[in-house]
Amino acid sequence: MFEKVLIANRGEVALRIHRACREMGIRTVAVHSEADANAMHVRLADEAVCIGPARSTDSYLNKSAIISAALITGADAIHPGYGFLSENADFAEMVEEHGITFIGPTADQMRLMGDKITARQAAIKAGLPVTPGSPALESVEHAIEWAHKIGYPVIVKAKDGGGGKGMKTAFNDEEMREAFTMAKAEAKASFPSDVVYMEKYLQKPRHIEMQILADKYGHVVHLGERDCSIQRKNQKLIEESPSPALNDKQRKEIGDIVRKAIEQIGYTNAGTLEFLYEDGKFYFLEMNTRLQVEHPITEAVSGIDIVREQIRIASGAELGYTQDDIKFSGHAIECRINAENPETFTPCPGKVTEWHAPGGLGVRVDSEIYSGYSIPPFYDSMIAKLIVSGKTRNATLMRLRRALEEFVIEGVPNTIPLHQEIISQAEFIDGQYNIHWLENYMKNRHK
Ligand code: MV4
Repeated sequence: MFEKVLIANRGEVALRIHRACREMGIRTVAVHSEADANAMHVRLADEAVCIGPARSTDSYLNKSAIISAALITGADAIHPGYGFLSENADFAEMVEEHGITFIGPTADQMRLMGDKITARQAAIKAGLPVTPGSPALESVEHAIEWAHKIGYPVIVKAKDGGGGKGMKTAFNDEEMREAFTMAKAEAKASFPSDVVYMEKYLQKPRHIEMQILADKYGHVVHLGERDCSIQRKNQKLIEESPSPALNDKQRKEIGDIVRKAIEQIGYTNAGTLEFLYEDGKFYFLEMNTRLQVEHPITEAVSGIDIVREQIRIASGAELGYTQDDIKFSGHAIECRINAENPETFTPCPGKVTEWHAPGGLGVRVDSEIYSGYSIPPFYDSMIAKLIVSGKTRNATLMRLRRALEEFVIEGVPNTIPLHQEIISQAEFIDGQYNIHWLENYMKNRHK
């Protein structure tokens, strides 16, 4: 096992990784920007190295500064967390070239699954269900020809797209002309490649993702699904596991398909397969080759410490258990709490004058915040994750209501009131929502 792990991240996830290391008897190295000298993960780590100025590009994205910090402190491994360099294959390769273990998949696996078109090809080959789709589109005529083959509505997507950018829907030939031209122009402006392709457009899907773990000896398990449909502008607000839309049979079916696919692809470490789910069918979208923000809800229902497993797998350990050993129990919901104006969603950094996190049975708060902490204005506005679990979905909702009520955050506006509002809506309580529900709700509530 590793003796020392460098944590190449900040905020709550840096703390999350530190905690896993500590429980495994592994020493930790924090790296931080000049703006993060007072961060909680820096205080708790065994050692800390300042890697550059506040701007992420000068610090948390500075590959050579991070690798130098690992070499100077003698770290055996680097955990990248999420965001920043976590899905950067060149970084993973550089880390390994310096004799340090990257806690994650290999650079080649990250490259394969990081490109939308190669990931889709790999997924099809591995037996994952996908939406009907086209190859790269050469012209408007070519696009219309494929739209007729697939059948309207369709969605044009950029090969290198992300976060919904460069995506255009079309319901007929006239809209297709515009969608193709617009998507290509947006892709050209925003991404390395302006190649676009199309898929059948699903109009009211849920976003359901499957968590997997795979060791270096071909053993693969899935840890069930997360329903991440409560989102706005590609930002998730609330996630839950299990999904209110699935039954045990459907979970086992998609779980078996995903496990076989990951075995065939030869992927290692932790990963998430994102699907759209509509009318009882799954459609693979993309794979995230990193730890995800919402991993704690999976930990709550599976009893498995995902970060610990990532570290074990990277060190060459075997999983040591099979799918049948994993028993799912109860329900878990996560609320992402951001320091932002709940109406305009603009970030509101500043000093947290008062901080009291809720507690009690089934309540977990992952946060770097403490009373008197000043949130720097340079990074993401998420300041806490509230993860609540209980025996049933209804018991979990009651507990979540109680925990949100107990939470005290003063000094910065935050999204707690919005969470309280969302979880009291009938559609949320009934689990009857899709990826468009929150945006529609927000649009209409002021009327
Ligand atoms: C889709 C889709 C409907 N049909 N593909 C948005 C982000 C990108 N990763 C994929 N996205 C979508 N792809 C087909 N064929 C709808 C979306 C989509 C979406 C997906 C997941 C979560 C939130 C979303 C919000 C709007 C659109």
